[in-house]
Amino acid sequence: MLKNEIEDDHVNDIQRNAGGMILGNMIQLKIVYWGPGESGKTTNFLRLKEKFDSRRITRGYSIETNDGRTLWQDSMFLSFDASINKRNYSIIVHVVTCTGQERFLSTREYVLEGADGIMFVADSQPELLEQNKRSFRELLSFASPRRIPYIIQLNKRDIEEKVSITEFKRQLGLPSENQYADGTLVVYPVIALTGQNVAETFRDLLGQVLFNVFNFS
Ligand SMILES: Nc1nc2c(ncn2[C@@H]2O[C@H](COP(=O)(O)OP(=O)(O)OP(=O)(O)O)[C@@H](O)[C@H]2O)c(=O)[nH]1
Ligand SMILES: [Mg+2]
Repeated sequence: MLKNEIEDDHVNDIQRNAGGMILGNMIQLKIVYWGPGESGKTTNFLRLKEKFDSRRITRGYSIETNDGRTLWQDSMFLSFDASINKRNYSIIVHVVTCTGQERFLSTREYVLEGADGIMFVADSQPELLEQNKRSFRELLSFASPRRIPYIIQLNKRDIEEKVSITEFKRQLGLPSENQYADGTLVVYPVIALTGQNVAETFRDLLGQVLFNVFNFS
């Protein structure tokens, strides 16, 4: 075990004991990757793991079926330092992915528990629009009453036959504008396979979550 690594269980203990989002100068957050089966949640997770290798405070783990699909979740803790309102904070982010498979639906509620931000990973394949819509409705039913911020990725923009962003927005009932007043995009085009926009979407979601923490606490 590396010197700066903490066992996952230990971090979980801290989280349970903290009983809140801000503990002194430490902020703990949970970001959940959500979306239909095989839309690219684990691929996002793996690219983040590579990108923020030096920020990982746990090794992280993936619980998968034999064919490499997420059975339970992928999970890791990242640590960032940030200056907010002229105060230095240490931010610990628990990053998890849900399984997209319908047959494991019950595990998703467990993984979503305590989420401070949700990354919706949609699939660009035109035939998967219905799955995207169903998964997005599920997300809204969880996130809206709790006012949990979310960001929408339209993943696999590298494939040839793909739904247009305009059509995707129309189908999901999203605003037709390109971006919101705060500069975040209504839909982010992503290629998780190569890492395109993976870190950017993570950063923007983290920004929204932190904004929430400081405005609601
Ligand atoms: N072409 C292309 N394929 C991708 C992209 N992102 C992911 N994939 C592929 O899509 C498949 C599923 O990716 P995963 O990351 O395992 O999907 P998931 O959402 O975690 O799937 P579940 O955990 O089973 O719900 C894999 O074969 C990936 O290589 C992408 O940006 N472009
Ligand atoms: Mg997965």
